[in-house]
Amino acid sequence: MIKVYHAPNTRSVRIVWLLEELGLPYELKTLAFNPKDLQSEEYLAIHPYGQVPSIDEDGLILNESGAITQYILAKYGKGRLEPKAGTPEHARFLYWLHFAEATFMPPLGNIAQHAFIRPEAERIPQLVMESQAKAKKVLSVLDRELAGKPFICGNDFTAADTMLGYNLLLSKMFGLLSDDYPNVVAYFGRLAARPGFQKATAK
Ligand SMILES: N[C@@H](CCC(=O)N[C@@H](CS)C(=O)NCC(=O)O)C(=O)O
Repeated sequence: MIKVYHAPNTRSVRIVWLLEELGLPYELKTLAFNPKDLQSEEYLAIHPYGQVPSIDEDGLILNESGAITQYILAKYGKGRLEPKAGTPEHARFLYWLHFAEATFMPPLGNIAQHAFIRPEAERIPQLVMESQAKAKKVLSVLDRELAGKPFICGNDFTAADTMLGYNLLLSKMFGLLSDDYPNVVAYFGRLAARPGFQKATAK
């Protein structure tokens, strides 16, 4: 069985949500989002930097939410939650799956660090402002992309949505998800209404 190393409201939401959508059994190992848990000797043996998510499946340990997502789909998806591999639709699916972590997360991560997590003396307000501007640019791009379609890859919900949905959860928490982006707001509403999202964000 897949053991998921999870901390509430972190990127491990993506993995718990994906497993819920696929109806797969999993064991949850919940860590507190603090150095005592994440930097413990035991957890550093699972993740060299002490970050979540990680999975351990019978000794196969994997970090990186995007890699874990692709591994789970390849092993258990049976074609669900992604277009057929090798098609132009699958290429777009991969684009959005990786866009979530590689392009959208860096500004959100900076906002999290410099507006909330770091001690006040270590925060850089200028970086927060620049990161808010970058995140808003991404939200504008997404808003145009989502015009007339329910999910980021079209009519079907995919694992690109579980990746991006976490970014939008953070965007909402950071007050960035405004009426300037009506298609994104409606999209996030559809994602947040899914039982898998609700279970993942309640854990
Ligand atoms: N690219 C990694 C990023 C993992 C990551 O930064 N996770 C955050 C939580 S959302 C974390 O554990 N931060 C604690 C730390 O960096 O000390 C992924 O997608 O899994």
